[in-house]
Amino acid sequence: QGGHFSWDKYLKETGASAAPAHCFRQGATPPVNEFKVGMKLEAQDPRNTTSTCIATVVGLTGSRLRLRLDGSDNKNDFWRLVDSSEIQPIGNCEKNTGMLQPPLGFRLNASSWPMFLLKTLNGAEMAPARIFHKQEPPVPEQNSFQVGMKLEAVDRKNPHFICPATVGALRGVEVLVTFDGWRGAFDYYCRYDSRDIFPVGWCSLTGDNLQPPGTKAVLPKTLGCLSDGSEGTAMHPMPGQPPGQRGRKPGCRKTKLTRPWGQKGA
Ligand code: MLY
Repeated sequence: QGGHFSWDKYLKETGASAAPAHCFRQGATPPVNEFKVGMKLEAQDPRNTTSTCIATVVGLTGSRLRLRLDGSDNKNDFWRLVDSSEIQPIGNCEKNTGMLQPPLGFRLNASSWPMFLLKTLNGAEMAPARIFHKQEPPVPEQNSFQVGMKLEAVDRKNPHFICPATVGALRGVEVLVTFDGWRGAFDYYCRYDSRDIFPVGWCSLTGDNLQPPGTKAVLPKTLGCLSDGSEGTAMHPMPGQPPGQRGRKPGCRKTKLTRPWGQKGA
């Protein structure tokens, strides 16, 4: 769902240009995803990055895996590209004289970890080493992004989403990712070589579902129309209120948004 967002039309309409592929730390073609739901692997605990844990693939989208740490809950799933160095075949940690750790928030008593680990791995379907990618793409030499360039970016608050985005600012090796049609609540700074940002066209290559832009007109701050200071939610009318009348300052004109790049209402 989300309709048929077309970068082509959208770039023409916005008069913007796409950040060139060499800006990104991504492969020239997205990495092949041969993982299957249910496979187990080793992953760094995102909440405790010095720990290597057992994770299960609970979902797949394009070149990404949705992972859940064994012994954790289902509220802390995370996504990794299949060529991420943060995922490894089972056995890798011990081979490097490390020890597999319980995830942060392990739901059992810490003393039951060794037995839990044994049972978890017994008869498990382990992702075969050959489907892991040997290395991550090389780091581009420098930050070549420019303000205004378009890209596709993971919404870090909703990391299953990849969305159209614009470089909002530069700060040394960092890039401000702003989401098209959304007010600032989802913005974030990341390093230029972040694995969460992709060139325009990435999702159509991987088969990921690129979200359409939000429905908020992004106006310069001084022209902002919302008096409630709200950010981040699309301009959906509240039940019982006429569309578009919520919190508008008197005398502030409704911005008419047409979407020639293709999107049915959000
Ligand atoms: N229902 C959520 C989803 C927001 C997603 C924003 N991304 C796409 C930038 C909300 O409205 O807050």
